[in-house]
Amino acid sequence: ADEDLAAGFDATIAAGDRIEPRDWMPEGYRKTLVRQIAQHAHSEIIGMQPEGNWITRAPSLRRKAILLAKVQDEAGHGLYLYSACETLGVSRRDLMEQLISGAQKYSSIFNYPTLSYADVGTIGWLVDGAAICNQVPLCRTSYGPYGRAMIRICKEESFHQRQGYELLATMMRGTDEQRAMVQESVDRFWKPALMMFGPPDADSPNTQQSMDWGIKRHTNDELRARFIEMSAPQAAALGVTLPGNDLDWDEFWRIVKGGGPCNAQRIAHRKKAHDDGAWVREAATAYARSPR
Ligand code: FAQ
Repeated sequence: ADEDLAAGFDATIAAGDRIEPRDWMPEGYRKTLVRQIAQHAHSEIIGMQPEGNWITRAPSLRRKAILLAKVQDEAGHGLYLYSACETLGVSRRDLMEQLISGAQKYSSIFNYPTLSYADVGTIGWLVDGAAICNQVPLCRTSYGPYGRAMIRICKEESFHQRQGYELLATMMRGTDEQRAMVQESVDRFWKPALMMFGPPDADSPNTQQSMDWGIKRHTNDELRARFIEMSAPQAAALGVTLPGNDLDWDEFWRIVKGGGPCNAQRIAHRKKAHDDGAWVREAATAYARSPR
């Protein structure tokens, strides 16, 4: 009977159909999805911090309202993704513990500091831009709940990308000092944004199996090349110069392993927020259990 179940799974994948939570799936498929979806959810939640850093110092009420809404959207994305991950039989409590203990990763990009308001624009343009390029194909991922979460997330990310571009375009129409701020910010974020696509294919242990299972639809290098190509005309229209595409993979692995400029700070901040929220979780649990 196990062989029939495995054959059914293989046939579903081969037909390009979706696997749903109650369907039989190989343990490796489930584990890979938990790893990738959890890492994705954690990235959204940790990704609130670099931009959140500027909410109290936004240059106008309009920019503040936009930034607040964007950071809130990121919280929402994290929550959809945790829900998708829970359909694979893991609890949100476990996921949060694994983030805080460092057992599960989040995207390397969020371990860099945000040093100026131009970084808010650059994150929207390049970091959300890279996220969209990576995530649009994930709308067709083989696991139903993940693919469906991606559809809505991608729509919101496109909006985020445009607001970042609009912010930078506004600054580029401003003073020389503002133009210099934009270029300096792009100089810092370009290569880290290219690293969001993961290691080169030759050093990516998971890509082949994830492609065979229809979890990933393209390799890391394919998507990175697509993003570089998309970004060139946008940079020209803005009037900024993109640094080269030669990446320092030692820096990447150092950051992935916890040694980046902000890794410790990001986790400490998340842990404090989690600890400070303990009373809310306790109250919600007590309320849910109370007779009504
Ligand atoms: N950072 O074998 P592969 C966002 C790890 S967008 C850290 O190639 P895979 C939106 C990888 O986990 C950012 N670790 O792995 C936003 C694996 O380690 P493990 C989130 C990385 O999974 C915008 C090892 O290296 N997006 O948040 C990174 O096949 C603005 C070997 O790598 C997603 O998560 C990295 N950059 O491919 C929010 C998208 N790259 O677990 C706020 C979904 C690799 O074996 C503001 N994820 N690693 O110990 C994916 O598409 C894939 O997981 C990849 C990696 C492409 C990231």
